[in-house]
Amino acid sequence: MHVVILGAPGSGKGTQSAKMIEKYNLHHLSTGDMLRAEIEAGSELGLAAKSIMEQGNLVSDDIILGMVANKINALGSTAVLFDGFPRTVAQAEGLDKLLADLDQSVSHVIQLDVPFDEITERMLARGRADDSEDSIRNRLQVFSNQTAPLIDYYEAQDKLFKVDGLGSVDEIYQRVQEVLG
Ligand code: B4P
Repeated sequence: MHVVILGAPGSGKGTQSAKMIEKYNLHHLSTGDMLRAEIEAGSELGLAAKSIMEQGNLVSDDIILGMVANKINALGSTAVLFDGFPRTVAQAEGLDKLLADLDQSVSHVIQLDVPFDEITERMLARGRADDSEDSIRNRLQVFSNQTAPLIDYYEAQDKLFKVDGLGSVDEIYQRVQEVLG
């Protein structure tokens, strides 16, 4: 079982992931967390990613796919929850290929559906380094242009489950469990 959690920035992917990994015994692979760890460590990759993230743009597909490939190969057959990845069709194709090489595939894609107004409020309240108003506006635009096409991509593979992402964290988690069983 490999699960992808898909949703706009601030839709609650990280929040729901923390709950899902416990119950379903999944390895949490968050590309956002991996990038923030690189920034924290002051690595070359982190230095390159920092300003891109603060502006609310996407780090390049090559960097992200390289990072994820290393992790997947190290994990072997461990079931993974992919959080915030893939974010472009190129990343989704790359993931399918990486998993196919290991005779594996994505089993479920949970799409967290939250209106943009609510998302903006949540992110302004969170106040992370990349949560300025300009960055939020840009990230929502980037989501619509580059990540939303993944909804069709996974629908065509019959793997997409849309979950209403409005309500309390527990209410949303209840809906997620109805999908994953
Ligand atoms: P991410 O780290 O993936 O973060 P996110 O999309 O901003 O947030 P998430 O959806 O996880 O929301 P959260 O649970 O925190 O990305 C950050 C940046 O990294 C990207 O903009 C990009 O630059 C870069 N990046 C990452 N992956 C990449 C990739 N694959 N390719 C290229 N670039 C990549 O929730 C948000 C807030 O809402 C929190 O404060 C939370 O407490 C609150 N909240 C959650 N659920 C709630 C609820 N039900 N009700 C009210 N509030 C709620």
